[in-house]
Amino acid sequence: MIGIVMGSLSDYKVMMKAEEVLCEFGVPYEITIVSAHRTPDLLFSYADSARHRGLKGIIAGAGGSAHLPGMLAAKTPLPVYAVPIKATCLDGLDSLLSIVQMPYGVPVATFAIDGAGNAALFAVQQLAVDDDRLFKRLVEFRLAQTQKVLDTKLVAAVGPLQPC
Ligand code: RP5
Repeated sequence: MIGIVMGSLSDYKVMMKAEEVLCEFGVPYEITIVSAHRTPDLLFSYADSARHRGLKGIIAGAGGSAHLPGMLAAKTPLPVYAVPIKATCLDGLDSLLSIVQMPYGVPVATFAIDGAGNAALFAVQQLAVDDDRLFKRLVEFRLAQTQKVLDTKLVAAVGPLQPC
């Protein structure tokens, strides 16, 4: 249902969070290495066949001169959720700026540097628009994270707070 692609195996340490989120929500996915620069023909065939293979969106992570998400979006109107990856001396800012400034007509939803988890959550949210089961699981996920914050015992971690 969702394709996860990344420019290199070295991106997997970041992109595995997207895999984890899709697993948690029971969303079927495929995961593939596709490089805009090293395997441009594979990028084209991947994007051309994506819809026929049943994909409803593509989460694309890339570092450096990160053309993968934009080129996928150029080749298919499926939603592309981009994850800029911290992979070079420029700490991911290079990837972010490469990805985020898409020209009008070819949008890419760009997430935080190394933000694969939120990219996957957003993909799940879009699938949930037409899926009551997924929507319910998202509501439960939000409630659980709220409860986790409320249950955090700050006193145990830093000692009792002093009145001002
Ligand atoms: C990009 O270049 C990849 O997405 C990766 O983040 C970066 C470095 O790739 P490797 O040299 O580690 O294969 O294309």
